[in-house]
Amino acid sequence: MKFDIVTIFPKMVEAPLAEGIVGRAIERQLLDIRVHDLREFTTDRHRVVDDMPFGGGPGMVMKPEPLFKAVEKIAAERGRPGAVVLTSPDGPALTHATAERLRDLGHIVILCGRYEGVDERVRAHLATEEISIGDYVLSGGELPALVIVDAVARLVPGVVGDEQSVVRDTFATGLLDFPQYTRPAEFNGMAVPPVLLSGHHAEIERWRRREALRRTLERRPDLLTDATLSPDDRALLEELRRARPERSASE
Ligand code: J9Q
Repeated sequence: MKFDIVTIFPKMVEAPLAEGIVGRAIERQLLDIRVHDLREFTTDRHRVVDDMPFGGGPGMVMKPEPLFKAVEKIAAERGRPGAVVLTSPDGPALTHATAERLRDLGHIVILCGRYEGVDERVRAHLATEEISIGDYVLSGGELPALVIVDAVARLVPGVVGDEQSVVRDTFATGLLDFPQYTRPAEFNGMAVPPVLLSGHHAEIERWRRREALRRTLERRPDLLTDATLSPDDRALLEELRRARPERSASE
């Protein structure tokens, strides 16, 4: 899978990519990630990448020419990408389904926007889509670009060592995770649920499924509409709903 990231802060993006699962996958050549310094695509002495907004007002706007030049060079040297993503708080929020779709494209360019804005012609004629990572203000699109790379890269076969854990992940299964414990079996008077120490695998699986359903019902009931639920799951859920303590308005 190829990624090309265009940014005015290449070091901010390069350093995290060298670590962890993504760093390992780059070493193993499962991921081919290039980071491009936007200033390399300017033509003036001061390497200016932004300018004052037409019509006046505060702040600066990212100029279109360096961004268009960067994408042209990437397309010429690395092939035409399947998507040119602009990180932006105005786009639809990143989901697991978005990450799967981007993975299937095989090659994506990510343009890191700055907080104050990007010339509209970049959105309209260069980017093929905008993606937000959530409703909060950031200084720029570098952290969103890293989030997108991480979420997409994990779905590339071989990147995560344990393929089983990828298909069991929350947003792949549509349910939150069940509670996990490790040794010691008792810590400061807090015991691990005895079923997990019992060795009864069928019972353990049933307990885990119930706890995943309980957690999802409690914390993210919105996820239950799209989750794939067996008749057994639906029965468990009904039981949990009946047993659930009523909550007052203040809780
Ligand atoms: C570029 N706030 O915020 C949330 N998702 C993306 C962003 C963002 C931002 C500023 C610049 C992206």
